Amino acid sequence: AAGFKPQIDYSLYLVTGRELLPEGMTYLESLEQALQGGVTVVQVREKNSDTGEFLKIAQQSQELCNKYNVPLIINDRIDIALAIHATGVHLGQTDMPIAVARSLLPPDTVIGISCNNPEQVEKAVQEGADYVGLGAVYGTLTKNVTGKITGPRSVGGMLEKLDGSDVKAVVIGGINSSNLLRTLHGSVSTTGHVLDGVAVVSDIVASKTPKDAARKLSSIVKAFKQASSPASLATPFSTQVASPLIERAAALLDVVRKHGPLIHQITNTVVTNQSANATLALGASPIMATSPHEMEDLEKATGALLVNFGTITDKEGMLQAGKFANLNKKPVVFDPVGVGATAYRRSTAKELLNFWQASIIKGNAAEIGALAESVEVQAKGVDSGGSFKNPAEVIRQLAKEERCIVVLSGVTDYITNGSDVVALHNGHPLLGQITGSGCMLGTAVATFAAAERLRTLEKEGSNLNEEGKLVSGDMLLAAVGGVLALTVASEVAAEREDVKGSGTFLAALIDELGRLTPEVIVDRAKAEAFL
Ligand code: 3NM
Ligand code: MG
Repeated sequence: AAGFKPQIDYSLYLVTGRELLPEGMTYLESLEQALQGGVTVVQVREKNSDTGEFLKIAQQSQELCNKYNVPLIINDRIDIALAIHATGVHLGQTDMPIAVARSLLPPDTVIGISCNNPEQVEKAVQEGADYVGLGAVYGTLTKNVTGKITGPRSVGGMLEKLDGSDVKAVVIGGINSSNLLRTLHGSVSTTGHVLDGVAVVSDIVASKTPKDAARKLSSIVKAFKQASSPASLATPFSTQVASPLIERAAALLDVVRKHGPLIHQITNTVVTNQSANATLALGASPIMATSPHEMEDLEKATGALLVNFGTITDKEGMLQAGKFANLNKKPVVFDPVGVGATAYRRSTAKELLNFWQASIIKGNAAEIGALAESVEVQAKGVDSGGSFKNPAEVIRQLAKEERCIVVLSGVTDYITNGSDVVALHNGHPLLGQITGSGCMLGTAVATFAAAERLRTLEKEGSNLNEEGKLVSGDMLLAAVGGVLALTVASEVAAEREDVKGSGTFLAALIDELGRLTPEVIVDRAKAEAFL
Protein backbone atom coordinates (compact mmCIF):
# COMPACT_ATOMS: atom_id res chain seq x y z
CA ALA A 1 0.00 0.00 0.00
CA ALA A 2 2.94 2.26 -0.59
CA GLY A 3 2.57 5.72 -1.92
CA PHE A 4 5.62 7.50 -3.19
CA LYS A 5 7.69 7.68 -0.01
CA PRO A 6 9.93 10.69 0.41
CA GLN A 7 13.60 9.72 0.67
CA ILE A 8 14.93 10.97 3.96
CA ASP A 9 18.60 11.55 4.74
CA TYR A 10 18.85 10.22 8.30
CA SER A 11 22.49 11.25 8.82
CA LEU A 12 21.83 13.81 11.54
CA TYR A 13 18.39 13.46 13.07
CA LEU A 14 17.48 16.22 15.51
CA VAL A 15 14.85 15.45 18.13
CA THR A 16 13.62 18.66 19.76
CA GLY A 17 13.52 19.26 23.50
CA ARG A 18 12.38 22.74 24.44
CA GLU A 19 12.98 22.21 28.16
CA LEU A 20 16.73 21.83 27.46
CA LEU A 21 17.27 25.18 25.73
CA PRO A 22 19.99 27.31 27.32
CA GLU A 23 19.03 30.62 28.88
CA GLY A 24 18.49 33.36 26.36
CA MET A 25 18.03 30.98 23.40
CA THR A 26 14.59 30.78 21.84
CA TYR A 27 13.28 27.52 20.43
CA LEU A 28 13.10 28.78 16.87
CA GLU A 29 16.53 30.42 16.97
CA SER A 30 18.04 27.14 18.20
CA LEU A 31 16.21 25.13 15.56
CA GLU A 32 17.26 27.46 12.76
CA GLN A 33 20.89 27.31 13.84
CA ALA A 34 20.68 23.52 13.99
CA LEU A 35 19.32 23.46 10.45
CA GLN A 36 22.10 25.76 9.30
CA GLY A 37 24.61 23.44 10.96
CA GLY A 38 23.51 20.47 8.89
CA VAL A 39 20.66 18.66 10.63
CA THR A 40 19.05 16.49 7.92
CA VAL A 41 15.71 15.60 9.58
CA VAL A 42 13.80 17.03 12.54
CA GLN A 43 11.40 15.34 14.93
CA VAL A 44 9.21 17.61 17.02
CA ARG A 45 8.87 15.99 20.42
CA GLU A 46 6.55 17.70 22.90
CA LYS A 47 5.91 15.53 25.91
CA ASN A 48 4.34 18.17 28.15
CA SER A 49 2.32 20.38 25.81
CA ASP A 50 -1.40 20.70 25.30
CA THR A 51 -2.69 20.03 21.81
CA GLY A 52 -2.98 23.70 20.88
CA GLU A 53 0.58 24.45 21.92
CA PHE A 54 1.98 21.33 20.23
CA LEU A 55 0.19 22.30 17.02
CA LYS A 56 1.60 25.82 17.12
CA ILE A 57 5.15 24.58 17.71
CA ALA A 58 4.75 22.00 14.96
CA GLN A 59 3.57 24.62 12.47
CA GLN A 60 6.40 27.02 13.31
CA SER A 61 8.94 24.20 13.12
CA GLN A 62 7.61 23.10 9.78
CA GLU A 63 7.91 26.59 8.34
CA LEU A 64 11.57 26.69 9.33
CA CYS A 65 12.26 23.16 8.12
CA ASN A 66 10.66 23.96 4.77
CA LYS A 67 13.00 26.93 4.42
CA TYR A 68 15.95 24.51 4.70
CA ASN A 69 14.27 21.73 2.77
CA VAL A 70 14.46 19.39 5.75
CA PRO A 71 11.65 16.91 6.43
CA LEU A 72 9.68 17.10 9.66
CA ILE A 73 8.47 14.21 11.80
CA ILE A 74 5.96 14.41 14.65
CA ASN A 75 6.48 12.41 17.81
CA ASP A 76 3.57 10.18 18.76
CA ARG A 77 0.60 12.41 17.77
CA ILE A 78 -1.12 11.23 14.59
CA ASP A 79 -3.59 14.10 14.76
CA ILE A 80 -0.85 16.74 14.81
CA ALA A 81 0.93 14.99 11.92
CA LEU A 82 -2.31 14.99 9.94
CA ALA A 83 -3.03 18.61 10.77
CA ILE A 84 0.26 19.88 9.37
CA HIS A 85 0.78 17.19 6.67
CA ALA A 86 4.04 16.18 8.32
CA THR A 87 6.47 14.00 6.40
CA GLY A 88 6.36 11.41 9.14
CA VAL A 89 5.44 10.28 12.64
CA HIS A 90 7.61 8.67 15.25
CA LEU A 91 6.05 6.05 17.50
CA GLY A 92 7.16 4.48 20.74
CA GLN A 93 6.56 0.84 21.65
CA THR A 94 3.54 1.82 23.76
CA ASP A 95 2.10 4.33 21.28
CA MET A 96 -0.41 3.62 18.53
CA PRO A 97 0.41 0.40 16.62
CA ILE A 98 2.02 0.95 13.20
CA ALA A 99 -0.89 -0.65 11.32
CA VAL A 100 -3.45 1.63 12.97
CA ALA A 101 -1.27 4.71 12.39
CA ARG A 102 -0.86 3.68 8.75
CA SER A 103 -4.59 3.34 8.28
CA LEU A 104 -5.11 6.89 9.54
CA LEU A 105 -2.27 8.60 7.70
CA PRO A 106 -1.71 9.34 4.00
CA PRO A 107 0.07 6.39 2.35
CA ASP A 108 3.28 8.32 1.75
CA THR A 109 3.77 9.11 5.46
CA VAL A 110 7.05 7.93 6.88
CA ILE A 111 6.62 5.93 10.08
CA GLY A 112 9.44 5.37 12.52
CA ILE A 113 9.46 3.41 15.75
CA SER A 114 11.75 3.21 18.78
CA CYS A 115 13.27 -0.23 19.36
CA ASN A 116 15.32 -1.53 22.24
CA ASN A 117 16.09 -5.11 21.16
CA PRO A 118 16.25 -7.37 18.05
CA GLU A 119 12.73 -8.73 18.59
CA GLN A 120 11.24 -5.25 18.45
CA VAL A 121 13.21 -4.52 15.28
CA GLU A 122 12.00 -7.72 13.67
CA LYS A 123 8.43 -6.79 14.52
CA ALA A 124 8.90 -3.23 13.22
CA VAL A 125 10.06 -4.61 9.87
CA GLN A 126 7.10 -7.00 9.67
CA GLU A 127 4.67 -4.21 10.49
CA GLY A 128 6.05 -1.96 7.78
CA ALA A 129 8.09 0.68 9.64
CA ASP A 130 10.17 2.94 7.42
CA TYR A 131 12.90 3.47 9.99
CA VAL A 132 13.81 2.43 13.51
CA GLY A 133 15.34 4.45 16.33
CA LEU A 134 17.64 2.13 18.30
CA GLY A 135 18.50 2.87 21.88
CA ALA A 136 19.11 4.12 24.34
CA VAL A 137 22.66 3.46 23.26
CA TYR A 138 24.09 5.30 26.30
CA GLY A 139 22.68 6.78 29.46
CA THR A 140 21.03 10.20 29.10
CA LEU A 141 19.34 12.78 31.28
CA THR A 142 16.95 13.76 28.49
CA LYS A 143 14.59 10.84 28.99
CA ASN A 144 14.18 8.08 31.54
CA VAL A 145 15.94 5.14 29.90
CA THR A 146 16.49 3.06 33.03
CA GLY A 147 16.93 -0.59 32.13
CA LYS A 148 16.95 0.21 28.43
CA ILE A 149 20.59 1.11 27.79
CA THR A 150 21.87 -1.11 25.01
CA GLY A 151 25.49 -0.02 24.58
CA PRO A 152 26.88 0.13 21.03
CA ARG A 153 27.72 -3.58 21.16
CA SER A 154 24.02 -4.47 21.12
CA VAL A 155 23.25 -2.32 18.11
CA GLY A 156 24.76 -4.78 15.60
CA GLY A 157 22.30 -7.50 16.61
CA MET A 158 19.43 -5.11 15.95
CA LEU A 159 20.83 -3.87 12.64
CA GLU A 160 21.18 -7.45 11.44
CA LYS A 161 17.37 -7.75 11.59
CA LEU A 162 17.19 -5.06 8.91
CA ASP A 163 19.26 -7.07 6.41
CA GLY A 164 17.32 -7.52 3.20
CA SER A 165 14.84 -4.76 4.03
CA ASP A 166 14.78 -1.06 3.12
CA VAL A 167 14.17 -0.04 6.70
CA LYS A 168 16.61 2.64 7.84
CA ALA A 169 18.17 2.95 11.29
CA VAL A 170 19.46 5.61 13.63
CA VAL A 171 20.77 5.28 17.19
CA ILE A 172 19.70 7.57 20.02
CA GLY A 173 20.58 8.25 23.62
CA GLY A 174 23.57 10.09 25.03
CA ILE A 175 25.28 10.67 21.71
CA ASN A 176 27.58 13.67 21.44
CA SER A 177 30.48 14.80 19.30
CA SER A 178 33.00 13.10 21.61
CA ASN A 179 31.51 9.61 21.40
CA LEU A 180 29.94 9.78 17.94
CA LEU A 181 32.72 8.31 15.80
CA ARG A 182 33.32 5.51 18.30
CA THR A 183 29.55 4.86 18.37
CA LEU A 184 29.28 4.64 14.60
CA HIS A 185 32.32 2.36 14.45
CA GLY A 186 30.95 0.05 17.13
CA SER A 187 27.38 -0.04 15.81
CA VAL A 188 27.80 -2.40 12.87
CA SER A 189 26.33 -5.90 12.53
CA THR A 190 28.49 -8.96 11.86
CA THR A 191 26.88 -8.92 8.42
CA GLY A 192 28.27 -5.44 7.78
CA HIS A 193 25.03 -3.49 8.23
CA VAL A 194 25.86 0.10 9.25
CA LEU A 195 23.71 2.87 10.69
CA ASP A 196 22.02 5.42 8.45
CA GLY A 197 22.48 8.14 11.01
CA VAL A 198 22.30 9.31 14.60
CA ALA A 199 19.57 11.04 16.56
CA VAL A 200 20.47 13.70 19.07
CA VAL A 201 18.63 15.93 21.50
CA SER A 202 20.78 17.61 24.14
CA ASP A 203 24.11 17.86 22.33
CA ILE A 204 22.42 20.30 19.92
CA VAL A 205 19.44 21.66 21.85
CA ALA A 206 21.25 22.38 25.11
CA SER A 207 24.13 24.04 23.25
CA LYS A 208 24.61 27.80 23.26
CA THR A 209 26.01 27.37 19.75
CA PRO A 210 23.66 24.80 18.16
CA LYS A 211 24.96 25.56 14.68
CA ASP A 212 28.51 24.56 15.65
CA ALA A 213 27.23 21.56 17.58
CA ALA A 214 25.28 20.32 14.55
CA ARG A 215 28.19 21.03 12.23
CA LYS A 216 30.57 18.97 14.32
CA LEU A 217 28.18 16.02 14.46
CA SER A 218 27.35 16.28 10.78
CA SER A 219 30.98 16.27 9.66
CA ILE A 220 31.72 13.18 11.75
CA VAL A 221 28.77 11.27 10.26
CA LYS A 222 29.79 12.29 6.74
CA ALA A 223 33.42 11.29 7.28
CA PHE A 224 32.39 7.94 8.75
CA LYS A 225 30.07 7.20 5.85
CA GLN A 226 32.82 8.03 3.41
CA ALA A 227 35.39 5.91 5.23
CA SER A 228 33.03 2.94 5.43
CA SER A 229 31.80 3.11 1.85
CA PRO A 230 32.56 -0.08 -0.09
CA ALA A 231 35.15 1.72 -2.22
CA SER A 232 37.26 2.82 0.74
CA LEU A 233 37.07 -0.54 2.48
CA ALA A 234 39.39 -2.28 0.03
CA THR A 235 42.17 -3.77 2.14
CA PRO A 236 45.51 -2.04 1.70
CA PHE A 237 47.27 -5.36 1.11
CA SER A 238 46.44 -8.99 0.72
CA THR A 239 47.38 -11.33 3.51
CA GLN A 240 47.16 -14.27 1.16
CA VAL A 241 50.86 -13.97 0.70
CA ALA A 242 52.41 -14.14 4.13
CA SER A 243 55.88 -12.83 3.44
CA PRO A 244 55.21 -9.19 2.51
CA LEU A 245 52.94 -9.03 5.53
CA ILE A 246 55.70 -10.28 7.82
CA GLU A 247 58.25 -7.90 6.34
CA ARG A 248 55.95 -4.94 6.76
CA ALA A 249 55.06 -5.97 10.31
CA ALA A 250 58.72 -6.46 11.25
CA ALA A 251 59.67 -3.10 9.75
CA LEU A 252 57.47 -1.42 12.35
CA LEU A 253 60.24 -2.13 14.87
CA ASP A 254 62.32 0.54 13.13
CA VAL A 255 59.42 2.97 13.46
CA VAL A 256 59.24 2.20 17.20
CA ARG A 257 62.93 2.98 17.57
CA LYS A 258 62.79 6.08 15.42
CA HIS A 259 59.86 7.70 17.24
CA GLY A 260 60.01 6.11 20.70
CA PRO A 261 56.26 6.52 21.16
CA LEU A 262 54.73 6.86 24.58
CA ILE A 263 52.81 3.72 25.47
CA HIS A 264 50.25 4.30 28.17
CA GLN A 265 49.58 1.11 30.08
CA ILE A 266 47.06 0.42 32.76
CA THR A 267 48.11 -3.04 33.76
CA ASN A 268 48.07 -5.37 36.70
CA THR A 269 50.26 -5.03 39.76
CA VAL A 270 51.97 -8.37 39.12
CA VAL A 271 53.63 -7.27 35.89
CA THR A 272 53.80 -3.47 35.87
CA ASN A 273 57.55 -3.14 36.18
CA GLN A 274 58.26 -6.01 33.82
CA SER A 275 55.93 -4.64 31.14
CA ALA A 276 57.51 -1.21 31.45
CA ASN A 277 60.95 -2.76 30.95
CA ALA A 278 59.77 -4.70 27.90
CA THR A 279 58.40 -1.47 26.42
CA LEU A 280 61.69 0.30 27.00
CA ALA A 281 63.65 -2.57 25.50
CA LEU A 282 61.58 -2.39 22.32
CA GLY A 283 62.44 1.29 22.04
CA ALA A 284 59.25 2.93 23.26
CA SER A 285 58.44 4.87 26.44
CA PRO A 286 56.17 3.34 29.04
CA ILE A 287 53.86 5.37 31.24
CA MET A 288 51.92 3.34 33.78
CA ALA A 289 49.39 5.95 35.02
CA THR A 290 46.06 4.81 36.48
CA SER A 291 44.25 7.88 37.84
CA PRO A 292 41.10 8.81 35.89
CA HIS A 293 41.89 12.49 36.42
CA GLU A 294 44.91 12.51 34.14
CA MET A 295 43.53 10.50 31.23
CA GLU A 296 42.28 13.48 29.25
CA ASP A 297 45.81 14.89 29.10
CA LEU A 298 47.59 11.57 28.78
CA GLU A 299 45.66 10.24 25.80
CA LYS A 300 46.53 13.34 23.81
CA ALA A 301 50.21 12.52 24.23
CA THR A 302 50.22 8.75 24.10
CA GLY A 303 51.00 6.65 21.05
CA ALA A 304 48.73 3.83 22.13
CA LEU A 305 46.82 2.66 25.18
CA LEU A 306 46.99 -0.79 26.74
CA VAL A 307 44.26 -1.79 29.15
CA ASN A 308 45.13 -5.00 30.99
CA PHE A 309 42.62 -5.76 33.72
CA GLY A 310 44.50 -8.50 35.54
CA THR A 311 43.87 -6.68 38.82
CA ILE A 312 40.85 -4.44 38.31
CA THR A 313 41.42 -1.72 40.86
CA ASP A 314 41.30 1.19 38.46
CA LYS A 315 38.10 0.67 36.53
CA GLU A 316 37.29 4.37 36.36
CA GLY A 317 40.78 5.05 35.05
CA MET A 318 40.32 2.32 32.43
CA LEU A 319 36.99 3.82 31.34
CA GLN A 320 38.35 7.34 31.05
CA ALA A 321 41.59 6.30 29.37
CA GLY A 322 39.79 4.39 26.63
CA LYS A 323 37.29 7.17 26.10
CA PHE A 324 40.01 9.75 25.58
CA ALA A 325 42.12 7.37 23.50
CA ASN A 326 39.13 6.91 21.15
CA LEU A 327 38.56 10.65 21.08
CA ASN A 328 42.21 11.23 20.15
CA LYS A 329 42.15 8.34 17.67
CA LYS A 330 44.85 6.37 19.46
CA PRO A 331 44.94 2.57 19.24
CA VAL A 332 43.46 0.79 22.25
CA VAL A 333 44.71 -2.71 23.07
CA PHE A 334 42.56 -4.66 25.52
CA ASP A 335 43.99 -7.60 27.43
CA PRO A 336 41.08 -9.11 29.40
CA VAL A 337 43.24 -11.17 31.76
CA GLY A 338 41.28 -13.99 33.37
CA VAL A 339 37.99 -12.57 32.09
CA GLY A 340 36.19 -15.87 32.50
CA ALA A 341 37.29 -16.35 36.09
CA THR A 342 34.69 -14.22 37.86
CA ALA A 343 31.32 -12.65 37.18
CA TYR A 344 32.83 -9.26 38.04
CA ARG A 345 35.49 -9.61 35.35
CA ARG A 346 32.91 -10.65 32.78
CA SER A 347 30.65 -7.69 33.56
CA THR A 348 33.59 -5.28 33.68
CA ALA A 349 34.81 -6.43 30.27
CA LYS A 350 31.35 -5.73 28.86
CA GLU A 351 31.20 -2.36 30.54
CA LEU A 352 34.59 -1.33 29.18
CA LEU A 353 33.87 -2.58 25.66
CA ASN A 354 30.55 -0.72 25.63
CA PHE A 355 32.19 2.46 26.84
CA TRP A 356 35.10 2.54 24.42
CA GLN A 357 36.10 0.81 21.24
CA ALA A 358 39.07 -1.53 21.37
CA SER A 359 41.36 -1.63 18.33
CA ILE A 360 42.85 -4.98 19.29
CA ILE A 361 41.69 -7.58 21.81
CA LYS A 362 44.34 -10.06 22.92
CA GLY A 363 43.73 -13.14 25.00
CA ASN A 364 44.49 -16.82 25.47
CA ALA A 365 41.97 -19.52 24.60
CA ALA A 366 40.21 -19.30 27.97
CA GLU A 367 39.89 -15.51 27.75
CA ILE A 368 38.83 -15.41 24.12
CA GLY A 369 36.40 -18.26 24.84
CA ALA A 370 34.87 -16.31 27.71
CA LEU A 371 34.59 -13.12 25.67
CA ALA A 372 33.07 -15.01 22.76
CA GLU A 373 30.77 -16.73 25.26
CA SER A 374 31.96 -19.98 23.77
CA VAL A 375 30.77 -23.14 25.45
CA GLU A 376 33.69 -24.95 23.88
CA VAL A 377 36.27 -23.45 26.19
CA GLN A 378 35.40 -23.17 29.85
CA ALA A 379 37.47 -20.56 31.56
CA LYS A 380 39.48 -21.97 34.42
CA GLY A 381 41.01 -18.91 36.04
CA VAL A 382 43.86 -17.01 34.53
CA ASP A 383 45.84 -19.96 33.20
CA SER A 384 45.50 -20.58 29.53
CA GLY A 385 44.23 -23.96 28.62
CA GLY A 386 41.89 -25.65 26.29
CA SER A 387 41.81 -24.93 22.62
CA PHE A 388 39.23 -24.51 19.94
CA LYS A 389 38.42 -27.04 17.24
CA ASN A 390 38.31 -24.17 14.79
CA PRO A 391 40.20 -21.22 16.30
CA ALA A 392 40.07 -19.19 13.08
CA GLU A 393 36.28 -19.24 13.05
CA VAL A 394 35.93 -18.34 16.74
CA ILE A 395 38.17 -15.30 16.47
CA ARG A 396 36.73 -14.20 13.12
CA GLN A 397 33.29 -14.10 14.70
CA LEU A 398 34.55 -12.27 17.78
CA ALA A 399 36.42 -9.76 15.62
CA LYS A 400 33.26 -9.03 13.66
CA GLU A 401 31.21 -8.70 16.82
CA GLU A 402 33.68 -6.47 18.60
CA ARG A 403 34.64 -4.59 15.44
CA CYS A 404 38.36 -4.98 16.09
CA ILE A 405 41.42 -7.16 15.57
CA VAL A 406 41.50 -10.29 17.75
CA VAL A 407 44.72 -12.03 18.84
CA LEU A 408 44.39 -15.54 20.25
CA SER A 409 47.65 -16.45 21.96
CA GLY A 410 48.87 -20.00 22.47
CA VAL A 411 51.44 -22.41 21.09
CA THR A 412 50.23 -21.09 17.77
CA ASP A 413 49.06 -17.49 17.84
CA TYR A 414 46.10 -16.62 15.64
CA ILE A 415 45.32 -13.08 14.55
CA THR A 416 42.33 -11.86 12.56
CA ASN A 417 40.58 -8.75 11.31
CA GLY A 418 37.33 -10.66 10.90
CA SER A 419 38.19 -12.03 7.48
CA ASP A 420 41.93 -12.67 7.04
CA VAL A 421 43.57 -14.96 9.60
CA VAL A 422 47.29 -15.12 10.28
CA ALA A 423 48.76 -18.05 12.22
CA LEU A 424 52.16 -17.59 13.85
CA HIS A 425 54.14 -20.56 15.15
CA ASN A 426 56.94 -18.77 16.99
CA GLY A 427 57.66 -18.80 20.71
CA HIS A 428 59.27 -20.96 23.37
CA PRO A 429 57.96 -23.11 26.25
CA LEU A 430 59.92 -20.97 28.74
CA LEU A 431 57.37 -18.19 28.11
CA GLY A 432 54.95 -20.38 30.04
CA GLN A 433 57.33 -20.56 32.99
CA ILE A 434 57.36 -16.85 33.83
CA THR A 435 54.53 -14.65 35.01
CA GLY A 436 53.26 -11.97 32.69
CA SER A 437 54.54 -13.21 29.34
CA GLY A 438 51.01 -12.74 28.03
CA CYS A 439 50.99 -9.25 29.50
CA MET A 440 54.28 -8.48 27.75
CA LEU A 441 52.67 -9.68 24.55
CA GLY A 442 49.97 -7.07 25.09
CA THR A 443 52.65 -4.45 25.66
CA ALA A 444 54.46 -5.39 22.45
CA VAL A 445 51.22 -5.30 20.47
CA ALA A 446 50.37 -1.83 21.86
CA THR A 447 53.87 -0.63 20.98
CA PHE A 448 53.56 -1.86 17.40
CA ALA A 449 50.06 -0.37 17.15
CA ALA A 450 51.49 3.04 18.05
CA ALA A 451 54.19 2.55 15.39
CA GLU A 452 51.71 1.49 12.73
CA ARG A 453 49.55 4.55 13.39
CA LEU A 454 52.60 6.81 13.13
CA ARG A 455 53.81 5.07 9.97
CA THR A 456 50.42 5.54 8.34
CA LEU A 457 50.04 9.19 9.27
CA GLU A 458 53.62 9.91 8.19
CA LYS A 459 53.33 8.10 4.89
CA GLU A 460 49.82 8.98 3.84
CA GLY A 461 49.83 12.49 5.25
CA SER A 462 46.66 14.35 4.45
CA ASN A 463 46.07 12.43 1.21
CA LEU A 464 44.18 9.74 2.99
CA ASN A 465 40.70 10.22 4.37
CA GLU A 466 41.54 9.44 7.98
CA GLU A 467 38.84 11.67 9.39
CA GLY A 468 36.14 9.01 9.39
CA LYS A 469 38.35 6.31 10.88
CA LEU A 470 38.61 5.67 14.58
CA VAL A 471 42.28 4.69 14.26
CA SER A 472 44.70 5.20 11.40
CA GLY A 473 46.75 2.27 10.23
CA ASP A 474 46.35 -1.45 9.79
CA MET A 475 45.93 -2.90 13.24
CA LEU A 476 46.23 -6.45 11.92
CA LEU A 477 49.73 -5.64 10.78
CA ALA A 478 50.48 -4.08 14.18
CA ALA A 479 49.26 -7.17 16.03
CA VAL A 480 51.34 -9.47 13.83
CA GLY A 481 54.43 -7.33 14.48
CA GLY A 482 53.92 -7.19 18.23
CA VAL A 483 53.33 -10.92 18.56
CA LEU A 484 56.36 -11.74 16.42
CA ALA A 485 58.61 -9.36 18.35
CA LEU A 486 57.94 -11.08 21.65
CA THR A 487 57.85 -14.66 20.40
CA VAL A 488 60.95 -14.34 18.23
CA ALA A 489 62.86 -12.62 21.06
CA SER A 490 61.83 -15.51 23.34
CA GLU A 491 63.38 -18.02 20.94
CA VAL A 492 66.63 -16.10 20.71
CA ALA A 493 66.73 -15.71 24.50
CA ALA A 494 66.00 -19.38 25.20
CA GLU A 495 68.84 -20.45 22.91
CA ARG A 496 71.42 -18.43 24.81
CA GLU A 497 73.97 -20.49 26.71
CA ASP A 498 73.71 -18.31 29.79
CA VAL A 499 70.02 -19.06 30.16
CA LYS A 500 69.68 -21.73 32.84
CA GLY A 501 65.98 -21.48 33.61
CA SER A 502 63.06 -19.10 33.90
CA GLY A 503 64.93 -16.47 35.96
CA THR A 504 67.80 -16.00 33.56
CA PHE A 505 65.35 -16.43 30.69
CA LEU A 506 63.34 -13.39 31.79
CA ALA A 507 66.45 -11.24 31.93
CA ALA A 508 67.62 -12.59 28.57
CA LEU A 509 64.19 -11.96 27.07
CA ILE A 510 64.35 -8.26 28.00
CA ASP A 511 67.89 -8.14 26.54
CA GLU A 512 66.81 -9.78 23.30
CA LEU A 513 63.79 -7.50 22.90
CA GLY A 514 66.35 -4.70 22.95
CA ARG A 515 68.67 -6.41 20.45
CA LEU A 516 65.91 -7.54 18.11
CA THR A 517 65.97 -6.37 14.49
CA PRO A 518 63.40 -6.57 11.71
CA GLU A 519 65.75 -8.94 9.87
CA VAL A 520 65.81 -11.44 12.74
CA ILE A 521 62.03 -11.31 12.92
CA VAL A 522 61.68 -11.98 9.19
CA ASP A 523 64.30 -14.79 9.30
CA ARG A 524 62.64 -16.60 12.16
CA ALA A 525 58.97 -15.91 11.48
CA LYS A 526 56.92 -19.05 10.95
CA ALA A 527 53.75 -17.64 9.53
CA GLU A 528 50.78 -18.79 7.57
CA ALA A 529 48.10 -16.48 6.28
CA PHE A 530 44.81 -17.68 4.96
CA LEU A 531 41.40 -16.39 4.03
N1 3NM B 1 14.55 8.43 22.99
P1 3NM B 1 20.05 12.90 24.19
S1 3NM B 1 16.70 8.23 24.29
C1 3NM B 1 14.10 10.86 22.91
O1 3NM B 1 16.05 5.35 23.83
C2 3NM B 1 14.90 9.72 23.30
O2 3NM B 1 14.29 5.72 22.63
C3 3NM B 1 15.38 7.56 23.46
O3 3NM B 1 18.51 12.50 24.17
C4 3NM B 1 15.24 6.11 23.30
O4 3NM B 1 20.50 12.98 22.80
C5 3NM B 1 16.10 9.78 24.01
O5 3NM B 1 20.00 14.27 24.86
C6 3NM B 1 16.78 11.01 24.48
O6 3NM B 1 20.74 11.92 25.05
C7 3NM B 1 18.04 11.28 23.75
MG1 MG C 1 5.96 8.09 22.31
